[in-house]
Amino acid sequence: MLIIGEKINSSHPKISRAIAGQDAAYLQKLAQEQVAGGAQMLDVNCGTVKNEPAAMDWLVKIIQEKVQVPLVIDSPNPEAIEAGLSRLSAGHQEQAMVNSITAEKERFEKILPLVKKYNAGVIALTMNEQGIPRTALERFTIAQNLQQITGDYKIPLSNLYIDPLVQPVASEPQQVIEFLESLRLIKTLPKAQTICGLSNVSFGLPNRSLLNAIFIAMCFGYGLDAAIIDPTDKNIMGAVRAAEALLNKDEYCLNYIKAYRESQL
Ligand code: THG
Repeated sequence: MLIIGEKINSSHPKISRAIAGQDAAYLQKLAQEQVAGGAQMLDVNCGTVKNEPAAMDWLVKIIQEKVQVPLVIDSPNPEAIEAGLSRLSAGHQEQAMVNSITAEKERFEKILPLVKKYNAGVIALTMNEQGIPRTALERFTIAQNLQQITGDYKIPLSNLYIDPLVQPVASEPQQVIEFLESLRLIKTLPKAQTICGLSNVSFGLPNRSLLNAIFIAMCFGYGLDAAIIDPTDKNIMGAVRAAEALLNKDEYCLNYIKAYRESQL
């Protein structure tokens, strides 16, 4: 499974202050900790900071100084996305991802030309002008539509990750089941790749780490390819490596053993 570190996200007040105050050392440490924990990419978001494009330019610059992994530029704002993508050094642009588009025309028609220009990947949320659908079948239909839309912009399917959007189980008890079923349906589409942000599932409940860990193992069983998670959480990383070993996605359990030796689980 492709592991994307979630922690550099300005929706968290501490991160927002660190970006606004240009505390590079703190943010670089968070980047290094996530990579040490097993993150293969890092999500970067500065949506709450004023002058988001300038903040994104700075954030990408200081993160790249310390870690080599590709970045996920997390913003709905085309100017911030372009600031981030253009700041990436040569060779890193086509490994980057943009988080995210939806099936809403106003959003994708500004963002997809940038994704194409930089040859980046893109995360597409299964929502449209009517919001997030409640059933797996409706999300599947939007996923089909998203494959068509990105295809119209000549973006290869290998650069598209479809996100059926996790809802909190505490407030939406049936939605976790619908989410899992959407993963299964979407994976029947040719070359479909799936992704989700995980921690939303446990919002408002105690011992979130336990719920997140069990949930990611379930998602993996339904065909999840990539996850935006806290890679410094050993319960979650342990669940990822265990699920990979159990589902025969880890030959001779070598990654499981390696992660254990590196104190990642
Ligand atoms: N899909 C896509 N992108 C996303 C999400 C998604 N980006 C944002 C979000 N959801 C995933 N990222 C985060 C980033 C930070 C936090 C949660 C999700 C966070 N969590 C609290 C913290 O760290 O203190 C609590 C975490 C916990 O207790 O587990 O800050 O769904 N495409």
